[in-house]
Parts: sequence; structure tokens; C-alpha cells
Amino acid sequence: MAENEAAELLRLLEEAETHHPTELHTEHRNNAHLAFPFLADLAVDARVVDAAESLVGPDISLSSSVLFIKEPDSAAFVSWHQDAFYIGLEPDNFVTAWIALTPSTRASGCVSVIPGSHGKRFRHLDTFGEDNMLTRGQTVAGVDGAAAVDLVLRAGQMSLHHPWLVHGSQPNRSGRRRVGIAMQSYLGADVRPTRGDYHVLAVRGDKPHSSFTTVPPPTADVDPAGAAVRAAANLALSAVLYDGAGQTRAL
Ligand SMILES: O=C(O)CCC(=O)C(=O)O
Repeated sequence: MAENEAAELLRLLEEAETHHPTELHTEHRNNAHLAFPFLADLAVDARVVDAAESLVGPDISLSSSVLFIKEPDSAAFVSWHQDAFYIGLEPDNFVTAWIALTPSTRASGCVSVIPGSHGKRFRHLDTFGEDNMLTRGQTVAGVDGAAAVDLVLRAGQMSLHHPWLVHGSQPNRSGRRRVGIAMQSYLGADVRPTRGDYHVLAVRGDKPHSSFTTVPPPTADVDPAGAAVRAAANLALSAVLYDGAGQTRAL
């Protein structure tokens, strides 16, 4: 999308942060598209969904979203990981769209990926590192950062990543916020939960399979119905992401 369109989404997000600070702070960054209509609209935006469809097929649902916000000159980073390692969905016919609302550059800590790494499954260690933005600080050890490719995006661009692609990101050393939202993930028709309960939004084509809980999009910012839908979805997601973990963090 054009940069001015992304700037308008950023304005809406920052307005929402001002009016609903507890709904959008770092530890409450999941599934904001279930409580804020402008993010639900972005989740079903044809430009995003057309790209997802080219990879996962015409019947699509969205299992969750994550706001990845790095404040200016901050230490927050994302360790090398594979999303599918802790997501309870199979087969791997799903894709994440990472949408930049501000420039995502090497200086601001853009997402970096290891080409070809989606062909293997790597062991992850839970570090729960303080500045690590991931739920468990899950980390693939021994990744050669020199092999990484930076996904540099201007505001309004997006990248798509495969669920087994090793990726991570460095701290934001720029003087500007790095704001991205990961629509994580767009699921094809054959995808099923392998554990837990996923609360999905119907995005395109046939309605989601009955093994998922289908939830409605919000009608107003954090209205009681939307807030309840999001809270239930986050609880269910938390149970999946922390399955087997020794400790948890707020989600
Ligand atoms: O935003 C980041 O830096 C990391 C994003 C990520 O890990 C993801 O979208 O799966």
C-alpha cells in the first residue's frame, strides 16, 4: 500500500494506544484484530489476502495476529526461531504476512531470514530472555547470522514467511518506532489444530473447518463483545504457545 495509507493505519494504531493503553501494550499484543475494526479490515484486505491465497489456496482463515512494536533505541529483539515449532497446526499450509507500518530497516531491527532453512526442523531452547519479544524466548542455537537476508520494508510493504523459515530480528537502533503487525497465520483449507483450540477469523472462501472456533470481527474499538472474543482467543492461544513450558509471561 502507499506510504500515506500506512501512515494513516499508524495514526489509528497510535490513537488506539492512547485511548486503550492496556489493550495494546507489549504484553497484550496478540489478536488486536479481534478488538479493533481497523486491524480486522487490514486482516481481510484483498492485497494481503490475494498474496496469501497464491500460497495456501482460496479458502482462508486467520489464526491470530501479533503486534511487533520496537520502541526507538530499545533493546527488544527476536531470537532465531521457526514459528511452526510451537504453533499447533498441521500441515504447514499456512503463511505469515508481516506488514510494516513504519520503515523496517537494518537500523530499526527488521526481520531477517535464513534462506532455505524451512526445509529442516531445528531444536529450540526456551530462554525467556528479558528483551526477547517471543513468548518463551525460544531460540535455535548456532544459526550463522552472516547467512541471513534482511527483509527491508518501507511503510506499507509486507513480507510473507513460511512457518518453518528460521527468522529473527535485532534491536531497534534508530530514533523511530518500528511498527509491524504479523497476521500469523493465514491458514489453507487443509490445516487443522494438532493441539489446543484456535479461534479463527473467516477471511475468504469456505467457512473454517469445525475443528476451529470461528469468531466474529469486532464492530467498535474494544467494545465488550470484541474484548471478550479477544480475551478468549488469547487464553486459548496462550495454552498452545506455552504447552510444555516451565513458565509463562502475560499475553
Ligand atoms: O517483528 C519481528 O521482529 C519478528 C517477527 C516474527 O517473528 C514473526 O512475524 O514471526
